[in-house]
Amino acid sequence: MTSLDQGDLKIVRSTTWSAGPGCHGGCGVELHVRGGRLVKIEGIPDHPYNLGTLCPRALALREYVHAPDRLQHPLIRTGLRGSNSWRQASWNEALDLIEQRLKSIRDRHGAESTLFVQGTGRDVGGWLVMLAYNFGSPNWLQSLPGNSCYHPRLLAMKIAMGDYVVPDSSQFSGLRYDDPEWQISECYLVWGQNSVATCNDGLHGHWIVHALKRGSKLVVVDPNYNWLASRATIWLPIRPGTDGALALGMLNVIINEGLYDKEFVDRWTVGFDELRQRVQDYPLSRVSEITWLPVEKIAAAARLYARSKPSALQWGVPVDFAPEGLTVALAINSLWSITGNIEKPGGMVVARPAFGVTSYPMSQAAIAAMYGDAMPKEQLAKRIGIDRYPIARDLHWRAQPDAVIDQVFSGEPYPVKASFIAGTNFVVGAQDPRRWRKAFETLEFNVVVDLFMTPTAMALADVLLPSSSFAERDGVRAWWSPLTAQNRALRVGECRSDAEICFDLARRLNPKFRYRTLEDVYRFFLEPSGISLEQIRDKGWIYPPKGSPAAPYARHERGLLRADGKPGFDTPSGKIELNPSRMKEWGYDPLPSYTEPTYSPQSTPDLAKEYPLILNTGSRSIAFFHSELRNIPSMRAINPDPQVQIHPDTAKRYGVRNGEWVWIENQFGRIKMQARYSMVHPALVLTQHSWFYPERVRDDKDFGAYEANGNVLIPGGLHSKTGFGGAQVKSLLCRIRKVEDDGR
Ligand SMILES: Nc1nc2c(c(=O)[nH]1)N[C@H]1C(S)=C(S)[C@@H](COP(=O)(O)OP(=O)(O)OC[C@H]3O[C@@H](n4cnc5c(=O)[nH]c(N)nc54)[C@H](O)[C@@H]3O)O[C@H]1N2
Ligand SMILES: Nc1nc2c(c(=O)[nH]1)N[C@H]1C(S)=C(S)[C@@H](COP(=O)(O)OP(=O)(O)OC[C@H]3O[C@@H](n4cnc5c(=O)[nH]c(N)nc54)[C@H](O)[C@@H]3O)O[C@H]1N2
Ligand SMILES: [Mo]
Repeated sequence: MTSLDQGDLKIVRSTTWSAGPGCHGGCGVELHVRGGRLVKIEGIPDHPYNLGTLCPRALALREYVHAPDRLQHPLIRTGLRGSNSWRQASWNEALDLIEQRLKSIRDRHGAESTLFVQGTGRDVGGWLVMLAYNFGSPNWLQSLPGNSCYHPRLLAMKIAMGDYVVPDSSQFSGLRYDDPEWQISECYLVWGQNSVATCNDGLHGHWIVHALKRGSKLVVVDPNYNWLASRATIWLPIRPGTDGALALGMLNVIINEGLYDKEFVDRWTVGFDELRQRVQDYPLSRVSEITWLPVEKIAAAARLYARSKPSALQWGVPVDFAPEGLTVALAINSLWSITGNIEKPGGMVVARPAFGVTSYPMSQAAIAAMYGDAMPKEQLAKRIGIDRYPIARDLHWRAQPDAVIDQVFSGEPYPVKASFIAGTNFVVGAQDPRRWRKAFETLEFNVVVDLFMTPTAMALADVLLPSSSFAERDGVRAWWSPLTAQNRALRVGECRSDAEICFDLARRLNPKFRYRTLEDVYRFFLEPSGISLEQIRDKGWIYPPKGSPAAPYARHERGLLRADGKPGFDTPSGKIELNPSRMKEWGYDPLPSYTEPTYSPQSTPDLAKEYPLILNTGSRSIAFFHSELRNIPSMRAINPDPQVQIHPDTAKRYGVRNGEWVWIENQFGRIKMQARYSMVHPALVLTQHSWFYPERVRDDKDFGAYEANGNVLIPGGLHSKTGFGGAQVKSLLCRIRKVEDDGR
């Protein structure tokens, strides 16, 4: 039952995802609506994903949905860009204008000259790709240098194993922890993730808490003594950006001490001997020098991880941000592979969409199945960056962001003229954000879709469209198992979901668009499942049955991972490739190796004399989602000011007391933040990211976006040579200075 009417109170069951808490989501919630207003939100106690728990951001949904500064009508710019001059327009007028301008640009410069830009994986990307492909442009992208968020990890897994794996918290079974097949992970290794505050893709942070309560031993690789680190059996306070070396060091211990799973390695992997040879270059003495971790601790962590059966490993975005993030991810991938923790209860399990249903395409093949007829081959070949990055060409599905920005400025091989920007605030959140802003300022026409006025909308939008929170959306969330539904609880102003907006525009821009209604699109997505739209909406969530390809375990033995139905993994060799053959074909070293951060005490010792501290940006606050929610009073109360965490000893050396404001400066700029004593590594300065001040809308059109935003201190163009990873936002150099009363 999805909706219950009790007099004037309506209770609607839905699933969190994007706008509201912001997250990648999946929590089951009950939305209580009275008189057209959301009055309460609660976690559904028997929902198998969140088991009733909710984060503070979700609990603040009432404030978010009814925030006084919500955009509620389409706006058309009347003054100069950035001048905050707009007039309200009807949807028809706004969409007419967009249609006319984009068609004119398409006629003059080709569809490829329009970019379709998103931020992180919201309930936006699937719709943007629909719009882009039906408009005729292959240039759909994420606004993040090096695609440095999850894509390096996803691609490393795809390359080595042909699939994506995640730690098994029995999330693919409706019985959850009561499933008799499931087992508790004896060891849980959390690598660079503050999971309890960030709930990343496919993982509800609380699942790790459940594991700890059930007796899992915890190993934490993190330079900050965060909540998880404080509960760890072994805490490895690593020097930021050196995770590749640590992974190779752990592999060295596991291989040389014979702690790997010999049977699994023999039967299901290739390249072990080459890997064995490579790790000899990483004796613990060297790894210790690089990572600043004691030899004994690295060895102890490797032994605990490898001897525990099963072991789970959850990794975070610092892996992607490491220089050559994709290579680091390959090394970590080898850890769970050679210890045989694959497709085992409590180990790592392949994450497949339930019933084969996808609404958020993660491959060119998936896009082709959805909208393939919309894009001829020669048009697909114009995807920006595929000439420079062979992995992007062969295995990815978007334009490469760094190549896009370069092309906007160079106009080569073809000009970029327009953009459709939805669900991203890159004028704040991208590295070297001013360069991103400048690039888009050169375009003839920009559309922005957001829920609020942001620095990006203010600086760039010619037309600004109001999007909706998840509570205002109907839909099917088909990402990984289980299949879940979103049910609309209310409407706010004239706001529309990204699905509705992109659908209308796709119909206008492609006369041959194959769907007549948005529901037709959902019905098409659901086709492989045999489940009807009504069924999934009514039930809320549905798990695929045991034994099906989306349900673990041992699918490689049962021939469920490959298209040809043979046992093995979906790689060219059918095995997990520890030295992936395709890496060789693309011209890269197939074996993992370590790359030092571009700016560090080791690689730039002279610079380090001037900037002796390590700058680490973007440690997430549970109150915010990137640049979002600074305008939500109860979230801002948790975290009123932009914070930088500094070890008390370090702070005292610079004469800085807890709560005082400091300048953080390096060769790229300076920002101002409030110092918070914390138990971070003493060499570190750990800042929040993407701060701006929404309250300044009247007197500061930049909203202070470059005042307390770590991205000002990070150069663009630091991405990996593979095109995936390496934005290095966690490993630069800086110094701090107390802000004196006169601001000097
Ligand atoms: N509340 C909230 N949740 C979020 C987001 C948000 O903005 N707010 N953002 C979402 C998005 S898009 C993402 S990508 C995820 C990211 O979420 P996480 O993967 O958790 O990423 P971070 O918070 O950047 O860092 C996690 C931990 O890594 C540590 N760390 C920093 N540098 C390094 C390093 O070089 N090596 C290692 N081993 N550890 C390091 C930090 O101290 C921190 O404790 O969160 C998602 N969830
Ligand atoms: N220095 C530093 N910078 C970082 C990071 C870091 O760790 N350090 N992390 C990086 C990472 S991992 C990522 S993924 C990026 C994220 O970058 P972005 O995804 O660009 O992050 P946000 O600042 O949350 O901007 C999203 C915007 O979309 C709007 N929005 C939210 N939901 C919806 C929706 O459903 N529809 C529409 N149309 N709009 C919506 C929000 O109001 C907000 O203005 O930031 C990156 N930036
Ligand atoms: Mo991200």
